Amino acid sequence: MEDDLSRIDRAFSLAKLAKGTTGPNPSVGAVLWDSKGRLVAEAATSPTGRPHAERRVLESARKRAEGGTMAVTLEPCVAFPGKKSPPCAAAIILSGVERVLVGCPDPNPLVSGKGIHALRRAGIQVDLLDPQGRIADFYAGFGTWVAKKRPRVTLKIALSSDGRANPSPGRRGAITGEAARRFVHELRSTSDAVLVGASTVAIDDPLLTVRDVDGPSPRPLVLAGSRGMPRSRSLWKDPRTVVFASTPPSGVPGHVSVVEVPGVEGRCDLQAVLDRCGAEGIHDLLVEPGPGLLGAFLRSRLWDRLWVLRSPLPQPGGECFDPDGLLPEGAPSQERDLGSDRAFLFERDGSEEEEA
Ligand code: AOF
Ligand code: ZN
Repeated sequence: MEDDLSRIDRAFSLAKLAKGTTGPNPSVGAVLWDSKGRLVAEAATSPTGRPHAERRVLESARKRAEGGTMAVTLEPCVAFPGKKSPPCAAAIILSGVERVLVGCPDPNPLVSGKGIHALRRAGIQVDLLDPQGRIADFYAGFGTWVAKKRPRVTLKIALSSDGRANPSPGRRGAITGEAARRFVHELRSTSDAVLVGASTVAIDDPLLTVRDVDGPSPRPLVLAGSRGMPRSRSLWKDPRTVVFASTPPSGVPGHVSVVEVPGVEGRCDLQAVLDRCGAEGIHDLLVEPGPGLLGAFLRSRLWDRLWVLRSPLPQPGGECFDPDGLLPEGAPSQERDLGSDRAFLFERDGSEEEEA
């Protein structure tokens, strides 16, 4: 018999694997055990959001759900105006499940608290279990999207000890080490999409995939600028890649999707880009900017979290990452050791008015 922690972990693994495929709905994982503790069924939210995870599990379990226990990463949904599928809380009540382990409440105010309340009122035992708040963090982007119709924006930069963005001329490779790379791959795998600027595509030719950890690769997004990009780039081979551009971008092969957005002097309007991401059901956007795009995001205040990965080594002669001194000052809200590098998390106070 599995304990509660491994039960919710199992559901969470399913949710993480489906991340990025379920928009506009959040990716939810659900697992069901029968009354004797035997595993009966497991599922994540379906591609593009429906049917929901719980419904898939109950449909395959049928009678075996009676007296069983379900672990589900997000509070089961209830009916609300405009809702597109039947509520999961009602389906769970009808199924005869006796106990539900819930990762965290649904950040959607139309559901929040109501699903748990409905289950309890029907006599079902509901226990909330969110180890280290990781599940709430996983759904925080969905909360941002519900509230603002744009994704939660996480910026990630790697800095040398002297504040440089890239290795000194004549030196190859990354600024930070292996543990930092793994950390970035984790950030990517819990994001629906990853955005880079045209200079990064031109200079680094990145893949932006998840390789060092298990998990899905986010959808690659490119912000075209006034300069063109080479026609042969790794990102052009990913059929999911989208280029945002305010004027027709040069160098982008014809098969790559280009989305036109308003802009000034060839630079895309960030609010318009984020609105577009929101309309596509992207809840979590990771931005891996170079100095120009970092400055644009910091100035616009259209960001929620910033991870600064700092190397202990200097890179004399490398490009300065923050020439205008825009990086947040003050204490980070989290610090982590990543081998010999260190990661610092800064979170923006969302109550501040956003300036487009
Ligand atoms: C769940 N399980 O797997 C997901 C949920 O329009 P609908 O019917 O698809 O409902 C959308 C809402 O359901 C969404 O805003 C979110 O609150 C919740 N997502 N709920 O019980 C799931 N994906
Ligand atoms: Zn549901």
